Amino acid sequence: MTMFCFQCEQTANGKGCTVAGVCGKKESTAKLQDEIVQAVTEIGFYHHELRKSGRKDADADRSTLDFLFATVTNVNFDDTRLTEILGKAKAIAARLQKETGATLSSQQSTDENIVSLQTLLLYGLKGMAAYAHHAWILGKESDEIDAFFAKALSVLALGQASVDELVSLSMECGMTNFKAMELLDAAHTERFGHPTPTAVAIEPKKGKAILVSGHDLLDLEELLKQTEGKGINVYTHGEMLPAHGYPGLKKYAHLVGNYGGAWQDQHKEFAAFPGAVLMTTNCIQNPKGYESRIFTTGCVAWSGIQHIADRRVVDRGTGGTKDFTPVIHSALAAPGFSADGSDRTILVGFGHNAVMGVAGKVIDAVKAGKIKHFYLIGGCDGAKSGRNYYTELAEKVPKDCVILTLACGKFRFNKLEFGDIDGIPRLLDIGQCNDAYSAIQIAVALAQAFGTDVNGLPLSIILSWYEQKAVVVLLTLLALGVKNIKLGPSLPAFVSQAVLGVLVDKFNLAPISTPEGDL
Ligand code: SF4
Ligand code: SF3
Repeated sequence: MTMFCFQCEQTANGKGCTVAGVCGKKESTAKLQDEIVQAVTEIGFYHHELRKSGRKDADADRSTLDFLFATVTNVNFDDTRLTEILGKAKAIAARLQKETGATLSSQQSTDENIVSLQTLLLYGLKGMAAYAHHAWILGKESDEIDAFFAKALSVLALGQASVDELVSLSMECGMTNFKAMELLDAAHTERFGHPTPTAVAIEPKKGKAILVSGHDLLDLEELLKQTEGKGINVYTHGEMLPAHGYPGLKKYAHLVGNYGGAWQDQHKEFAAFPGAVLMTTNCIQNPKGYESRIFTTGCVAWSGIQHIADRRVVDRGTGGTKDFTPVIHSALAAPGFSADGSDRTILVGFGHNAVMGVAGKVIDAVKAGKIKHFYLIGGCDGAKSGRNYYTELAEKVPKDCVILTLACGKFRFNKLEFGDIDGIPRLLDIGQCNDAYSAIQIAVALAQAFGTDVNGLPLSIILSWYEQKAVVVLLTLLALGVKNIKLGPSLPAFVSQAVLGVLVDKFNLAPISTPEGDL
């Protein structure tokens, strides 16, 4: 064994990647990421000590988010950048050690269940770091969230917490992530307005083209500003699709549509795209055949691929601080689309505000027996063939039921025709994975209207997971007391049998079975 990583759903043989990552992560990259995580837990320990004395360190707060985000699946594959991050992380830990005078004496457990719960917590923190990072970029931060990072990382650094302590910290991680997603929702809606139902073209338009992938809406806004009037059409890819629903983004006429499907199809789709591609977050795959016209920015990186420099810290959220000129030149040099495609569209933009706006209609349809049940089918997509389950499931949902969806797993079915029930579309696209916040708000509002709680609603939640953001969203749902969630396509390799037993007993969490069985 030259490396060990089992943080995502596609881990080798459902056990662990031990020679190279199925994702393309090399042994050297895995080692650097492990060392970064180690250094970040040390930052957490010393920072937690510093915070106990009433002081805090802004650099430690910010770096914790960025450095953990860099170790999330399919984010940073560039050893040079990771080496830089590791150096910075070690320097911050050393500085805080000096400032606090504290000594870290770590006693790592070998107990399978303790290790499993520590891993669950760590992956939850990684996922939350991504959301808190996005909120921070848009000028929103929360000391409560930062303090939780320091506390939880300190516990991981010390390695002495019991099963009960770790279960309770994982639930606290879920609740804290609810706040992180809420903060990000506020950051998005204050800057770009509330999403409204919007038809998005899924066929290309003639002309030069840039494809923007990932979750960072601010990157998209900056790129839209810098491409205005340049004769370039901008397309969304993957988790950028929900951008079309935001008034502050759809006002740009050259944001023309969505291209391609989920991340795992990018080799074929990016190779066929006749323009430049910008990756703002995960999920990047080894770019083969289009290396010269793909660009990374923010936390995402691939060695040898041109990286658009980050915003200077003081300029966060003000826009215009990244220079996308290389992306624009690359798009202009590429052929672009030679003809218009058909006028096929899909609907997006059903965030909490939009759905709450028609809540009365939805409630009436439920009371009249026209809507019998809601299915939330959401989460990440991935390459495994078992994920066809989600397509089949969506296809087999009875015609008198509504499907709510979010995150990139929707590409398994979002181009199918679902029709409507009394004008209410049967497929409601709530947004990105972080818009799980919106889904929760919608569920809570429906529960109030029907005088019940979320578990009492005619609602089934069927999740697909892949990376660590899905882990933290799951922790949030569990922490909020949501029961009977079905999880697939396989259960996490890092969850031990005993820990799984706790999740089953407490929350009735179950693996997916067959579409018919689960319906
Ligand atoms: Fe393997 Fe997933 Fe880790 Fe990549 S992120 S090395 S595929 S477990
Ligand atoms: Fe997808 Fe990578 Fe998780 Fe935000 S883009 S959901 S997998």
